[in-house]
Amino acid sequence: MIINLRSDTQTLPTEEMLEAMRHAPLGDDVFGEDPTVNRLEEMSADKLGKEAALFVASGTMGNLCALMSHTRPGDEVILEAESHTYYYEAGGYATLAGLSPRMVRGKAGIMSIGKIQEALRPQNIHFPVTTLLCIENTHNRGGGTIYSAGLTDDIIRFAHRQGLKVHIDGARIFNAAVALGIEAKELVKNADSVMFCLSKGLSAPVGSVLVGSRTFIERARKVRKMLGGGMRQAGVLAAAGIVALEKMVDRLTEDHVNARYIAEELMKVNSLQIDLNTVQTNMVYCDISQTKVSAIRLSALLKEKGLLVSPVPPSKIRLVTNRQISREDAGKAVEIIKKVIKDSLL
Ligand code: TLP
Repeated sequence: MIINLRSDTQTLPTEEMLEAMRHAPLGDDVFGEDPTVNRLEEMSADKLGKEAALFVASGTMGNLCALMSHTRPGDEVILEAESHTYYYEAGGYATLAGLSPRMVRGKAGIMSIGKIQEALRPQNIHFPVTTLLCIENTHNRGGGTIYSAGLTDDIIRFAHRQGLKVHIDGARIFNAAVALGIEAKELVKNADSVMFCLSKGLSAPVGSVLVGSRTFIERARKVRKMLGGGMRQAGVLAAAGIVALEKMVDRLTEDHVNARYIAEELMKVNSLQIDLNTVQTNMVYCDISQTKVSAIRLSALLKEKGLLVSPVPPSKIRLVTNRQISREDAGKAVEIIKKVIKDSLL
């Protein structure tokens, strides 16, 4: 049996999702006539407290649609230095949206208003026009860290005073909401747009949703079409998304408990370093620089023992708990890591 802690993207659809996909009423979504997509979009807008929603193929596409709908080519976007949009979206913000990035380094991914303020420049003939600020909640490379509702509101209020729109990359916004014990809509109430993923911890096979005002979503729908994201009978996918939203949110707590357990156990290993403060949701980033192996090598050794993790070169590995990882699996994963580290020290 393989234990797969590479990512929560690896989750497979539930039986209920597969059933729903089989029976979903379908139509052509480019014409706005797929009842299942329409239902998912309505539910999503409602759950996030926004006027409208757009079903997209991926988180990357949702973020890109947001960037392109809020800005014009040549504008500047403020991104956290380790953000997914900057780091892992193939530079689409530059090549496709035509934006120049202004980086702000957060603490474990969490930006302060002070740092954002430092990044803002006065209007001047030399500078690009800054129009958008992005927040990532939870923050992936920060360790699955959370922007609290208070900080989110303060940042957004500040950004709005500066004339900036705010987009939240909420790929894992429900992890944040569940961990904080509040409704997701409460957490994003002042944001201009939010993207969230159905295909991560929520276990749907494909898809993300972008939410915002009606005018914004109209624009984003056009951008999605331009990017080739008009998906026709997409209700087969949206059907799983509906089950994900209805049934899979509350159970995310289980993933958080398992991540915490893994982190606390691995901290007992001398050569491993984990910042427990950053283990706030379903991720564990483990610094292995005091072992004798690289992240790539360690990941390969773990794979030989049936444990899949993500190497984060040069010297970290990432473990992400998800629906398919039981407490027992988490325990086994810890044992495998302990043994492989011990053997590699010999
Ligand atoms: N993250 C993936 C990889 O791309 C790294 C993962 O395994 O964590 N925003 C955030 C915060 C994300 O973590 C991801 C995916 C995305 C956006 C993009 O979503 P997809 O993969 O659907 O394009």
